[in-house]
Amino acid sequence: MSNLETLSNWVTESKNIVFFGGAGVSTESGIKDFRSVDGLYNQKFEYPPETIISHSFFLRNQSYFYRFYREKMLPLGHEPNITHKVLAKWEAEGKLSAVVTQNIDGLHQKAGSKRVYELHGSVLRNYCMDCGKFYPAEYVKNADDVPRCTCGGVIKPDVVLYEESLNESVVRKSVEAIANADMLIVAGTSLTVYPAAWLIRYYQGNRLVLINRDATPFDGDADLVLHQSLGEVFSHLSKL
Ligand code: CNA
Repeated sequence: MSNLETLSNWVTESKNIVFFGGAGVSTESGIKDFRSVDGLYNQKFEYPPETIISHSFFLRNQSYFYRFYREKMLPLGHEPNITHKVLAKWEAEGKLSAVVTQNIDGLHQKAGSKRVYELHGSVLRNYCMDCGKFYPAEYVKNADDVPRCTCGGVIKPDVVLYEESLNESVVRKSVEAIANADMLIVAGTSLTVYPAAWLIRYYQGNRLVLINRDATPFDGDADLVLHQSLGEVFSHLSKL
């Protein structure tokens, strides 16, 4: 039996799937990931991207941060792809209990998913650091330089930067969902960003599936590994 057939059978039999995803889920919607050969980390910038999108750099050099952020990290106008759509359908059918994502693009919700745990926040939410007033992504996108609130405060995206900790409640709900899943699909992630990657350790079942174009450090721990494009795999699964 091929790996794709095994995966199809497992999906058919499972009643409580959890999907854990990363930037690779959205590349087929036209949003670049970080670590693929044509990803953001293989382009040349004045500073390494990890430095620019860190908390201390944000505080030190807001102008530069926002130039990079607007150009490279604020994906607006993209549409969900087949993977986002199939996951939303499984949730509506009662087959999938949660999507845990490292993505910040809001595409799972745009596809119709309701229970989405965003470990790294979302570019769609932005807050004034002084008064807490909310601003949509378009406001940040269209600002000339550093986006400012009507009160004069600096607006910060609700995105977890390097050196910042994850939201405790999101982590708790993610761990609970993963620990109770009968099948965990981990996909489109290099599994190199911590602590997010550790969360898959909470899975206790025997259907840990890893779908990723490149190899990951967790390949040896999975019950099934597919080094394929997600579009290919989920087009197949959409026919179940
Ligand atoms: P990553 O480290 O860039 O890894 C992405 C992985 O996906 C790579 O190993 C690729 O091989 C794989 N991949 C890419 N496209 C496909 C595809 N079509 N089918 C199968 N596999 C594919 O990204 P991670 O998510 O692991 O790293 C975590 C960071 C990236 C998080 O903090 C995110 O916030 C951040 N990020 C998010 C987005 C987004 O929201 N769309 C975009 C870029 C980066």
